[in-house]
Amino acid sequence: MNDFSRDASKPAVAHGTDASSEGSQLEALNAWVADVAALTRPATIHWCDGSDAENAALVAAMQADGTLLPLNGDTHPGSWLHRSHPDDVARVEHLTFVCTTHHDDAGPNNNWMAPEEGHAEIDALFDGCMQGRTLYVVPYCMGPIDSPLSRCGVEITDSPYVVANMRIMTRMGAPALARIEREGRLESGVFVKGLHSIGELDPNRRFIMHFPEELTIKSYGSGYGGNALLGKKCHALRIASYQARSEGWLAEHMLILGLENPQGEIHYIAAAFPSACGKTNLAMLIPPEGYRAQGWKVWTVGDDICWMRPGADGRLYAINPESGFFGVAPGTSAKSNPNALTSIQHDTIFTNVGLTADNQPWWEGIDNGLAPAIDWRGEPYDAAKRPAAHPNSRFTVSAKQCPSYTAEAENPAGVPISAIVFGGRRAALVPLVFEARDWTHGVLVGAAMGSETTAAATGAVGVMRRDPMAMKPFCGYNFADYFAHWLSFDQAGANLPKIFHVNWFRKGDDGKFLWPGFGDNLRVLEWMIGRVKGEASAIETPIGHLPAVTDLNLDGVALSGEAEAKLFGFDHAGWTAELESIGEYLEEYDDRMPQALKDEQQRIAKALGVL
Ligand code: O2Y
Ligand code: MN
Repeated sequence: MNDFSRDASKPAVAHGTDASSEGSQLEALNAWVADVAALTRPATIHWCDGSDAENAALVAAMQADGTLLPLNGDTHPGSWLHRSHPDDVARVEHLTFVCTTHHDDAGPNNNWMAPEEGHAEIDALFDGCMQGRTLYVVPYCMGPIDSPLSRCGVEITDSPYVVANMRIMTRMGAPALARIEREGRLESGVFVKGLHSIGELDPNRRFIMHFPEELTIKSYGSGYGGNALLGKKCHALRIASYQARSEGWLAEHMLILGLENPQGEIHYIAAAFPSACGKTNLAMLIPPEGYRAQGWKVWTVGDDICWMRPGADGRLYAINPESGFFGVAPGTSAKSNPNALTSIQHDTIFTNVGLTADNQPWWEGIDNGLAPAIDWRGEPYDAAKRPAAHPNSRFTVSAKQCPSYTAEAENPAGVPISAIVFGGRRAALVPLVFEARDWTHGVLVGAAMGSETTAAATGAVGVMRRDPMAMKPFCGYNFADYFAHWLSFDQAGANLPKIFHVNWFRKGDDGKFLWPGFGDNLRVLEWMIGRVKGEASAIETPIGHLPAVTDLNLDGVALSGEAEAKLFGFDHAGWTAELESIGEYLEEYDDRMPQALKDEQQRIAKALGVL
């Protein structure tokens, strides 16, 4: 059994459950671990193998020190509650930096520091920070171990909670290390280096830094989610988007689902929505009753991140680089997402949720007839004081526990994408769905995406901001170059997906949502696939192709006159103002913004009669 808490002046080294083997066969990896150990000065170094025994020992140690609390073993076997520091509950965009040699390469969409300055600033925090602690070396693979689309990384962390989460969210341990060692012998063999310490959990001593030119991440002072599980936002989006640009692929903030029709045909759809806008719910959608009876099914490939590259047939093939879900708990219920609720009945780590009197996890909107007794800070629940669950409380669970998870998610070749969907939270103006005319128009639609902010990041909630392709917090380089990269896929031999935009969040004059959402979103997906197959009709407008109310199957959905008008209508004056605002946004990137996107904005402005 491993000893995770021993103290010594020189770090003791253990490897998985076998304390006799030390380090890796890859000298570059051993050298980096040695350098980090010299800087951080841990008591012990532990190389993670990802085994059940290793996980059991880690969990036991965390239970002993109170960082994991066991949940009701009858209702939620194998499940745990973790409470983060109350000042450490979400991603911190203002402390997140992209450190490139040239400021312009990071772009106005990122906070920037020069690499030497960034290293110096954060290394000063890392200096001696792991004294008395264990340094865990966590090899991981983003994507199926045997997929050419996958990429590997190693996270060094002093948080056992991070190790336990990385084990669920990535293919972590011995198979990943073997791939890293195999690739390390090749000229192209590189792994992403991620260094993480919880530090003192002091918001004034916290940074999340990315060095894309060195494929390196350094994160200090937070133990929470995207700040700390470095495979997720830091690697699979910020670093991967940079890597993807030079290697000819796309790393996107998108769910991937498979829509199966009654004939057994499956079309895969990738959809980008800003944080906490329902990606997990859409990825796990259960079709409305009538559709289910006919044989429609939705398969889940991923709920947050999508890596895509052109295949030999010109289509885009996608993998989900993750192997688990780090989903928002509040609002998850038998109505909103039955598949998620089933997934998290066992072997789940909950973070910052409330508790019932009999120790079951509880959050606002769970709607299960139970009541909270203890809030997310461990205090007796008092509705006047704070919600039971933090609005950004989460569950971490293996994707394999999801009833709609498909074996195709493990296909090393990826799944072919038929449609790409962009969407935001827009109370006004934006209709339920429209289709872009072509790829260039679709890229503009993605670039112009706007959404009202949510609790997934610190800062004001409900403020409309432009969030291109839902990548505002996650693109590892200048957005102007990113849009140029997207445009570059439109070339001879390409057989690209159709691009759509949706808005599930349109509100009526009474402030209530006009579209029922959830399972009924399938009606919109059905229309999209009808368009892909050339079978569904639409009306051409300056902003794209819109369905008429009669083009969607609305059997069993009662929409008011106002709902029909706003969900399927096109507001000429409103879009004229929106186009002007989009033009101003593109100008923020000066000459670096591709002329093709500016021309596209002008084309639509002309069609609106503005020019
Ligand atoms: O990492 C966090 O602190 C929560 S943010 C998050 C978690 C899972 C999936 N997506 C997001 C996001 O912010 O987009
Ligand atoms: Mn996300």
